[in-house]
Amino acid sequence: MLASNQTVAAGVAYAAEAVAESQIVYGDANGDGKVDAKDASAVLRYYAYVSTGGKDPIEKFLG
Ligand SMILES: [Ca+2]
Repeated sequence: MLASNQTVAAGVAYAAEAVAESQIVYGDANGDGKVDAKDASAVLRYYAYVSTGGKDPIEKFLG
């Protein structure tokens, strides 16, 4: 039995998401592949932003 295009697309999306998750470097807030003081600074800037009413998610704030 053949899978529908929708089923195949969902499987591909799931696999891509699994790959993306396996490449996460925890603590790498700015996404440059290193965990250093720049990440700490980025997180503190975001903390100040949220603490003063900022509503954007960190990805958008740092992007
Ligand atoms: Ca970084």
